[in-house]
Amino acid sequence: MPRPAQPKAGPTAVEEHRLADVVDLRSDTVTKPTPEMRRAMAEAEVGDDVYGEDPTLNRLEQRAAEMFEREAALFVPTGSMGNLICIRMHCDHGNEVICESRAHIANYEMASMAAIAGCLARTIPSDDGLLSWPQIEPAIRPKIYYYAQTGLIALENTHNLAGGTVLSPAVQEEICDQAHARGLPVHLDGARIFNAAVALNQSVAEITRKVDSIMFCVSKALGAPVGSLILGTRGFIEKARVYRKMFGGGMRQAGVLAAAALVALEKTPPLLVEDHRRAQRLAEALGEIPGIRVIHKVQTNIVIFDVSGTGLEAGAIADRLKAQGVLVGALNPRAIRLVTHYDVSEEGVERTLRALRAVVGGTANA
Ligand code: TLP
Repeated sequence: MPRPAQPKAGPTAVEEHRLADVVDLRSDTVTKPTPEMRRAMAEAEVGDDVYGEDPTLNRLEQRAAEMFEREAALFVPTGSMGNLICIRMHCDHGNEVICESRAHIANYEMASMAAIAGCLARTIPSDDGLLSWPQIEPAIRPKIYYYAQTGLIALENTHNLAGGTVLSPAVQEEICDQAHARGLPVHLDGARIFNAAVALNQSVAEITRKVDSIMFCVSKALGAPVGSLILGTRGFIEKARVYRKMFGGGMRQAGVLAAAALVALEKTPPLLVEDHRRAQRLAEALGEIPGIRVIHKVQTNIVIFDVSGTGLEAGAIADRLKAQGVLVGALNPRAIRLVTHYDVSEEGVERTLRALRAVVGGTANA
């Protein structure tokens, strides 16, 4: 009897994704795990992490601590939970947390610092999202009992909503020295700290030396599917583990996630320079499109541009681009954010530019 014809070997799910006809610039959170990450996940040795018995997770935490030259690290499901744990660790209820006006902790974390940690964000506006000591000092509350007390200074590097801007290590060190002299801790939201390290051509350890706690994400530009880590002293991390459990973040066989994170940590940082190059290319070409103005100097993998000169609202532009297979993020009616990452190719960048020229120029086809 003739055998039914075998289906032709087609692309795997992973290849299919890479071939998919969509350029997704909404965020670097949208990356899908690479084949190497998927293999590592499938083969990961696992145990119950609430018992501290997941060997792959333990290896990830050890490796992260080593890379940042810190005593200890803790894997957390999200960057938001990592930031919240650190804020809760450093502050008492009723404290103020000094941060920049567009800081992620003050805008995109569901007011968790207030709802859960009992803190108030005391925000300071800065054009490039970067704070310096002279801006911070006047916001520190005098130590008088009828004032809410400053509990923490929180920095963000790179600064997401200011367009991936990079904080100078010297400025950060001055902030830390001055804060410490006043008994104040400094937390760093380093969701994209590896992008900053690449832009500065320095190690992540060097550029985070004096801050008291760090959160960084493996699920952003590094490309792992899930997770972030917090870093600090052994004592800090032991206590942070208690808060992680209290906030519902105690995971079990999380080694499957840690396995992908380990690949991301080792393999992705040298590739980030390509993402930055593509963001530069986007910024340069966008600057030549009538009605579009790139709002900031592009230093890493984020480009934010103003579209008010086009006569179209950002949401309408995003919808029209979507119809052409290009996904972008409208931040507000005037601004669009593009984030490059390893699933955005050079061709994807050129296609995005063609689509944008067509949309803004009023023609339907890219
Ligand atoms: N950022 C996301 C959105 O929430 C805006 C993105 O697409 O960029 N700190 C910074 C600086 C971040 O950019 C993010 C996520 C977080 C913290 C929170 O990380 P997750 O999403 O893992 O909770």
